[in-house]
Amino acid sequence: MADFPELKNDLLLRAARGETVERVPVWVMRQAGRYLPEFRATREKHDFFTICRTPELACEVTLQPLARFDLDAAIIFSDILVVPQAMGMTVEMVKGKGPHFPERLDSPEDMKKLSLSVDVDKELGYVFSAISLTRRRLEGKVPLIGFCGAPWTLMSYMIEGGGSNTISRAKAWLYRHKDASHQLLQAITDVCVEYLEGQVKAGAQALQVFESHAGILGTKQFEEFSLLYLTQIANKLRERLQQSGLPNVPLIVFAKGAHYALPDLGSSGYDVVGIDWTHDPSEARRAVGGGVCLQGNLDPCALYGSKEDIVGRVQEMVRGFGRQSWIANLGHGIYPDMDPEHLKVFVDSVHSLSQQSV
Ligand code: 1CP
Repeated sequence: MADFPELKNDLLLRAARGETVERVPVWVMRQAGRYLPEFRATREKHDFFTICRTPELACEVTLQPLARFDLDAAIIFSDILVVPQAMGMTVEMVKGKGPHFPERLDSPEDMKKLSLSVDVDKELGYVFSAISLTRRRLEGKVPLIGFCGAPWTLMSYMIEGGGSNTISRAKAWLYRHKDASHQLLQAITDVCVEYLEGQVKAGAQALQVFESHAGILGTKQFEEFSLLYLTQIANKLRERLQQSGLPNVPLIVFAKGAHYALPDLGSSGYDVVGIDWTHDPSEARRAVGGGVCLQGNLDPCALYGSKEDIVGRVQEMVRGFGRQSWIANLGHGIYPDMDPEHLKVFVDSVHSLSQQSV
């Protein structure tokens, strides 16, 4: 591993490991994104995946929110859909619509078109370069988070061909093509493990796995098609990090909508369980059990409210979560039409209201 500048703010890493913190760390999902005028300016000049694939641009965009807000972490600018691309699929980002796969997986036959053993360094080396560059440019200010999509969420995009409300085409596979579904989920899992290891090798100091489509599964299907692979990722990754002499970085799992699964997620091998805004913080704390840090969970739409209202909600969050073993965040990504000044109120009030008087 390269030598990087020493970390000055390790609040997020300490909170993730359950160590005592002087104040609660905060970062925001999609903190680099279209709500920032400087991001829109970069996007006007470059296509979405060109930014992802150009380390200099990905680094620039990653650092944009840190220049404005007192955040306790950076998250590398990329997308979960770079993994399906690495497996041979074409993904385009369509203006006003989001991601689009011109040739989605229609039936298990189509899996023949995928490359199931991916040369991760070759296909995703540009993410590793972006991470190393960003680690240097951060100069140790805050830790850098790497990430990937969870297997079920990625499988559902690959079959739906883009965003979907019902995710019914992908769910049809779970009922009709159980074996092929497991084969696909396993292939994605294997790529994710190698991809996440590569991110740590490149300099990522924490990792988040996004299971954004957990909420569409019921308890049984979650267990069989999501949890099994999330757990495998955590276990295999830790084993590989140890074998390679790489740091055992904190792992965060965010399974949106998985109310029923909090106890399972709490014992799935992750240090941190991210929760969306529909959870009550103190009940979530009870459900995940001791020894697990929580992350979340302000409703992103609360940022449409007044600044005073945001402060009040942060106060409530501090009461619900407590000041330890908690990483403050939104309960999902920030939307493009939100006011950056309101995000600043969120970030600053987490800091001021969670100061520990020790
Ligand atoms: O700042 C950061 O958080 C890092 C950058 C980041 C991350 C972590 C982006 C940039 N995307 C993601 C993860 C991601 N991508 C997820 C998981 C988190 C979540 O649930 O939102 C998902 C589901 C995607 C897929 C995706 N990419 C969508 C959702 C589509 C849908 O309707 O299902 C969209 C709109 C994108 C594009 C995208 N990715 C990122 C940005 C800033 C954008 C906006 C596109 C643009 O600038 O044109």
